[in-house]
Amino acid sequence: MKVAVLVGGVGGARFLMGVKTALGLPEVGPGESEHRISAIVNVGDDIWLHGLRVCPDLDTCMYTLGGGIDTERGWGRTDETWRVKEELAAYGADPDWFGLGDQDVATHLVRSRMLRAGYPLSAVTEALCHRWQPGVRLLPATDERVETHVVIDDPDSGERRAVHFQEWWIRYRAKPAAHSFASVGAEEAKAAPGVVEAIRAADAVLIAPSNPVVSIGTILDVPEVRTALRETSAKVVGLSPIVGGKAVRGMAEACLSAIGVEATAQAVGAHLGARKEGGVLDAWLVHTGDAAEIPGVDVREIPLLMTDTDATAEMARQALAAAGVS
Ligand code: FO1
Repeated sequence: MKVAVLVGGVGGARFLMGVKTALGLPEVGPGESEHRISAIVNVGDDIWLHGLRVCPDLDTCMYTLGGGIDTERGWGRTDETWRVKEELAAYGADPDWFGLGDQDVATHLVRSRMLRAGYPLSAVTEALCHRWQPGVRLLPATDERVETHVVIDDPDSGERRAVHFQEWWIRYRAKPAAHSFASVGAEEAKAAPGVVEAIRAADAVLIAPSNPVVSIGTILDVPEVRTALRETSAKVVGLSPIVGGKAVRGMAEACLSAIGVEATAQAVGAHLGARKEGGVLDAWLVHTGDAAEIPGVDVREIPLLMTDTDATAEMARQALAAAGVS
């Protein structure tokens, strides 16, 4: 079976472990299976820092599925140290608010060197995955630089300005209200090699319960991805990131209000929309008790809390069933 999964960072990586389990693959590492899982990963969080290209969602998926993630933080490497970060701060080298771990720096050095040598991000990711063996193919949504920027009122000066998503999320803890988001350059960006094929050749396409605005939304901002989703013969099944009327990961509410979408399973599902109405969904899985009625979309209620492997694997199984495969 070929499954394509649209994912962001922490939640997306966790969901991918569930999909692997549901298909008889080990959560971590490669496995022997005729099934093929392609993850189409958000690149909107990506940022140039201290001359290094950092790709948080790709790295979170790679480390999580490769067994190197810090499970406490959900990002970065386990047993991490921060000497480089401390030394940079000692030089007064801005920015000092980003958590640059020493082991993580090695990933960014290898990636930045390959990018500077002319390799596209998709090839770089494949090379890094030779070491980590995540057991799924990690595809950046696009090889091009499409970063998510956020318009806020500057907490110090009060003046309205656009900041990189990471500055809003890390430096300002997403406290300043986001007035709007922009996937800078998305309209002109091409899908990365393998992305359109993965969606069109899939037996099932799943949209992970990642942030619907700055993870899933940013992937859908790449025109060829949205087109492929609308044209694939596979069923497209989304999983609601809103559980019990509130977002599992706090940031979703802040993002949804910026685009005028209520933080409910109904509103997010309607925002993604039925394929029949120009949207991307054939089915929408909502948490037990969360109501949703979306014409043209097969809505199913199941427990959606990714509390452990079994729960996440069951979510994946239910999603594959809704896609008509399993
Ligand atoms: N998230 C934070 O809240 N603080 C950090 O200092 C931080 C550093 C960081 C470094 C590498 C990396 O791959 C991810 C990192 N994240 C950090 C998470 C990152 O901001 C992600 O974009 C979010 O988790 C959203 O997916």
